Amino acid sequence: MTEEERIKFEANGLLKLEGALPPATLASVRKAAAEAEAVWRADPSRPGMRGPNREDINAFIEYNDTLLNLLWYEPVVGKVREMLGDDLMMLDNDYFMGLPGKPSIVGWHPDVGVRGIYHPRSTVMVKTFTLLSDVDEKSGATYAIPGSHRFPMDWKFPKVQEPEDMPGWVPFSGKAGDVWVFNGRCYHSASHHRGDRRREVLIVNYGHSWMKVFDGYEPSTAVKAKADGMMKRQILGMGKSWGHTVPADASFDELLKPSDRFPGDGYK
Ligand SMILES: O=C(O)CCC(=O)C(=O)O
Repeated sequence: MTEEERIKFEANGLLKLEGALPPATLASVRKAAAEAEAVWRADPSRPGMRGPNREDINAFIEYNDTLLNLLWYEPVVGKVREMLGDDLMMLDNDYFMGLPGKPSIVGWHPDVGVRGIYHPRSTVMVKTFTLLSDVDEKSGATYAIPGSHRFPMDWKFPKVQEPEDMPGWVPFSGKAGDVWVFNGRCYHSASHHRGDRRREVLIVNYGHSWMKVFDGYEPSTAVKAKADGMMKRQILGMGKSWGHTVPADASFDELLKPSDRFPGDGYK
């Protein structure tokens, strides 16, 4: 992260990475997402949510390599490593398709509720929201309260009727190709979709390698077979649950490749 990004993330628990997917990358990710969607629609037994207000494809990394590679896309996930620590691991991943004209189905909440941790000083989960469509505050953007990751454990938020009634929120709005990254303890909500275009967002939730990949998101054997570097194995939950973090001096790119430098990484 740059110093500006570090300060913004520490202060707000939120960071917008504008243009994190350059046009050619965005085009290939959009194509890969459309291919995944076609496969998902053709087979109703594939996991996800099928409306009526939102459609989700669970575990999009299972559909093709372009989507899988987003899990360790360095311009974004290199920063997630700095936010969470060297032991980052994927917890879940979904492709959200927010349907125009439909109300929010998720109210205000934090994602992080792990017991035994003093949360105001901890970073337990970091989520990335990769926008595949332009999103504004009227078209179903997620709303979040900057700085709420540091609020005291017993903080009480007001109960509100509509998502927009909560004071202090900012929308995860932006152009296709922008990525929002946030500390999962930040209080956030889905919003009503009052626009006329589908909202398309790829969501990845990262935690620590001592956590468990969420039920239903455990990578398949076929996906695990593609993890040819230490960081890929760790991100896919194939690492040890104790006593190990990747070397802090190793660059993210180095950790993505097979390397003789890590013979005892414990992931073989
Ligand atoms: O943006 C949304 O639709 C809701 C996102 C959310 O609440 C979450 O990912 O936990």
